Amino acid sequence: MTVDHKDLANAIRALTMDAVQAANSGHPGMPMGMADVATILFTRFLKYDPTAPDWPDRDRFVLSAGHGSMLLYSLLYLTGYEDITISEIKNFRQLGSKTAGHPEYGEAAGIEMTTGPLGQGLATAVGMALAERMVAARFGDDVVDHHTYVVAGDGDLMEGVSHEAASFAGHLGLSRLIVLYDDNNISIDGGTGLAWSDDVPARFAAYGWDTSVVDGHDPEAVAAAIKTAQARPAPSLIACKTTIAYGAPTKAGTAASHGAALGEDEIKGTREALGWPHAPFDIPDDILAAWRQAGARGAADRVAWDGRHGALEAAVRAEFDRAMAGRLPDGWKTSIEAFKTKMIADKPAQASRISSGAVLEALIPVVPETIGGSADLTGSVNTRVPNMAAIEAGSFAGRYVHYGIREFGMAAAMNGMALHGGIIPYAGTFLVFSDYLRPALRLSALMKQRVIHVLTHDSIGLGEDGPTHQPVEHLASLRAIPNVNVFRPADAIETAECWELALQSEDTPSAMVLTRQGLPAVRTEASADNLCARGGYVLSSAAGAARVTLLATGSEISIAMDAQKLLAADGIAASVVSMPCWELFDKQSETYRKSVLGAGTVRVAVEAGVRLGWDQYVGSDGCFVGMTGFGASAPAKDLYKHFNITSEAVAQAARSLV
Ligand SMILES: Cc1ncc(C[n+]2csc(CCOP(=O)(O)OP(=O)(O)O)c2C)c(N)n1
Repeated sequence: MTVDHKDLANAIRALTMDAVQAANSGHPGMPMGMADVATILFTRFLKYDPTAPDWPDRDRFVLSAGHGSMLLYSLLYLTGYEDITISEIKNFRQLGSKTAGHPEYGEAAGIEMTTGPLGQGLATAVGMALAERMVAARFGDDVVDHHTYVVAGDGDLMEGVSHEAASFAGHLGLSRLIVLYDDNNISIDGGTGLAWSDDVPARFAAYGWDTSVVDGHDPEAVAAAIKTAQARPAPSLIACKTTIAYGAPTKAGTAASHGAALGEDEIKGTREALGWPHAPFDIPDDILAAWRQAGARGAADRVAWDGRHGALEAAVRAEFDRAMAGRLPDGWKTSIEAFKTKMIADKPAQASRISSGAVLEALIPVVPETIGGSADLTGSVNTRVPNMAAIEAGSFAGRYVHYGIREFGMAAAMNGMALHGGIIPYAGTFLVFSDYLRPALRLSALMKQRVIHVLTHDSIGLGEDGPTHQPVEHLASLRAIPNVNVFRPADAIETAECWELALQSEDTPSAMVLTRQGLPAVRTEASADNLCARGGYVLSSAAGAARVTLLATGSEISIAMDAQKLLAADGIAASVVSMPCWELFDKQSETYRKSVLGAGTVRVAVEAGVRLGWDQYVGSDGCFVGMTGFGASAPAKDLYKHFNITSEAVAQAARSLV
């Protein structure tokens, strides 16, 4: 029997409905509707090699509609990715399987990112497509020359972040980005018309995209549209008109097939309608062989690429391999060490955002894969250093990205750059606006990506801009996300140390939380060790046996130091502990943590934010000096006094406890 397109696509449909039925949960509709489109993409266009899933020049495929995970798992199994076996498909959504409810990065080769939070797949793919152009600009089209394909649904395109991301991609003319839009008019509540009447192609055309509309069940029409899209000088959106749960006799075209198993009777009827008589999970040999043959298509390309890669000048090849592997260059610490030596000598009193800019001046030239940016606050967040050219449409050799006022899009794009490889992205906005990017930071943490957020204007200390701009709950809220290092350095030396740690945190995103206002130098003696590496340390020991431990971060360190003096005048010995990174401190041994927090001392913490989280360090009988509500508009020094975040308040709290 000759295997035709219908057989190939029906294999996806069958695996999907059987896996969802076996799990008795999942989303059969979308994979069944997009099976034709995906088959065309994976058998004729996508450049990949299942035997070399990390091949740097592979096309990236992002399933933005992550609820349709069975589409991706079916494709990975059928094309021959080792990680996804038929037993993994049978174990869909079960504990310990690689086939989680939504695709999870790192669970199986071929999953380019974690998807499920709608809109983020598309926004992350924009970062991948940008990274492709940037890494190509650095190393040449011979080794970097691929596309980024996205399958996105109505939900992805309704989400706000899709607007930010699509607008940004259109502006940059990311022509190798091709979005296959599952235009099925159905979401969970029913028809999309309940809440949506956008003209999607017109919307994307307005962003500067190339657009087309095709029958998503006509293989040749889909193929022709992809071919055309590849040749266009703009990113492309192909609206594929599909029927959700194509083939299901009563549920096709209805929301009933979106997110629940079809049921035995409906599956029986679907098998008949599709002409698929095979048993559950049984893919006939000839159909599987045809799929595996499609999966083997890319091997020749990959071997040819190996040749071109091998022909690179040795030093260039080594640099390409290093950057793609995410290894920092040899000797990168030399410049930061020199910077620290200078800071110990100069003892500058300056805002930590200024210190951060100065650290970057030392780092950027020696770590060429760092790519900076900001959401239209460059002069405030100090993320751009001299000689950093801006990225523009058609000109991708620069090191600086103007993301525009698109915090969420920026953070998602940085995830995409980090996932693509060859780039360490960092970019800035105000700490208070970290709320706008938080969902992407959460995914970064979940995917274990090295993405660095520069978050300045970190408290009431920013002053006159007032409560809309003064973060209060943000430190607590960022600290609540697992696997995010929240750094709040106190001076130039701590800022340098925290940057060093952020760059080395290969599996953890970082938030560099920095002040607008000037800060005195508190680390005035050279140290061979990076003291911030332990997250918290005794910055100033008590004179004699400590009765009080004062805990603080960032700008409140100097308040704690002054309080220490006030207490000393009263004969109360206190130590000051700097805690620039709780997450790293929590990883230290109990002995170390106890030695820093002090045995038998009373503890007072001071931070210009809310108390949440500090009780674990100050204990049930400790005190906290900080904010209890929103800030106000006034000069910073008046605000600290007004909200009673002062050395006298800290000293008084300590006196009341001893
Ligand atoms: C940010 C976000 N909000 C809500 C959801 C829950 N959710 C999952 S799928 C879906 C509907 C998506 O509709 P559509 O993209 O049209 O998918 P289809 O019904 O065609 O499968 C919703 C609301 C989600 N996954 N992410």
